[in-house]
Amino acid sequence: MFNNILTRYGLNPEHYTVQAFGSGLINHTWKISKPDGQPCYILQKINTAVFKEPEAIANNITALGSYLQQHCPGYLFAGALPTTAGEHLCLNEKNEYFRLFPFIARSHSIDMVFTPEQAFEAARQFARFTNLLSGFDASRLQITIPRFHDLSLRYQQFVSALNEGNSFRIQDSSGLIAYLQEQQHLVDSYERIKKDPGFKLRVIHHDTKISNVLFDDDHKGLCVIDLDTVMPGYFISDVGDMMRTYLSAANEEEKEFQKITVRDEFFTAIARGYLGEMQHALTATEKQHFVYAGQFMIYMQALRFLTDHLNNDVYYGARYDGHNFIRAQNQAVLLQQYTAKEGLFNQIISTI
Ligand code: GN1
Ligand code: MG
Repeated sequence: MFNNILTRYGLNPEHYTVQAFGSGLINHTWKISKPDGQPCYILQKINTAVFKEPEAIANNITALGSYLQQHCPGYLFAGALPTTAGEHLCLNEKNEYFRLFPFIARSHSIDMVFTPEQAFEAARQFARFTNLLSGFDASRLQITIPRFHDLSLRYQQFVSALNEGNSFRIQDSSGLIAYLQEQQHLVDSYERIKKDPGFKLRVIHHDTKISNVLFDDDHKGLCVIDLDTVMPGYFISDVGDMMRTYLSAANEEEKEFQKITVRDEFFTAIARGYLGEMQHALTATEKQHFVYAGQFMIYMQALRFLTDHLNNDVYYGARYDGHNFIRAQNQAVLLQQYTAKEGLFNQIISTI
């Protein structure tokens, strides 16, 4: 399956082994290694049901890469490699899009956040990315997924699923549906943010889970990767998704909800890491919404998982019956636990 693609990059398939890699829900990823196990490349197939214009991704990455090369030449930028014909995307006979990235030597990624230092390093890297690109006109970026983090759209999609989705599933989810409806004030806050000139549109990564950060051998952050969703956006997307995915000791797949926790020292680490780079760039209004960021993203993900469950798992897929229902409940528990600490977290922010 991969031979033709590797050949297009001038690689002899006989000299490499290909292994599935990573845990993303959307794109498929493989590690290309030498027979002795030395990793050399990362190959990725773009999910075109989600990214309908793969060219837009390639254009964005090229534009960001050349800006960074010019203005911050020391930044390690993880752009895709060209094929021997000079294309940044490789289209195969089945109309599938692939791209190949160099494997960055002496770097590694992790799948779970175990220490506050890891949360700090990651937050610093996502903030650094936005900050280094503060002079880049975000409106030059093409929209790779329209209204991706628009909470109002996610709520509307949830309402549509309640009207048109699987009626058995709707009935069985009534408790969770009611809870998410009660949190609609979070959508109202987002509507206010969109109108508030104190909120800046910036170059935002939009997928800040820990596996999208590269670390060096000393466990220091090197750079961020997976730039497909880099688009103009609000800082609450990146900070919020870090809270969603770093604060709890158990992740979104956890079925034993009592294992979901909100760890205060990890919140402090995210805040210190992010604000250390972005403190002066953020407006006072933005900073006042630092804690809201977590609610915004956890709530959005709960809505997205439940909407998908009610729509028979068409977006995320399901590895077992009710998978997205479990994920949605998991995120709702996380939202409750996070919200219970709102006061404490605001206090922490005021001291940074
Ligand atoms: C998807 O594929 P992955 O895991 O990077 C999704 C994110 C969700 C995440 C939930 C394009 O990301 O928005 O937060 O699943 N990406 C897209 O695990 O929908
Ligand atoms: Mg991703």
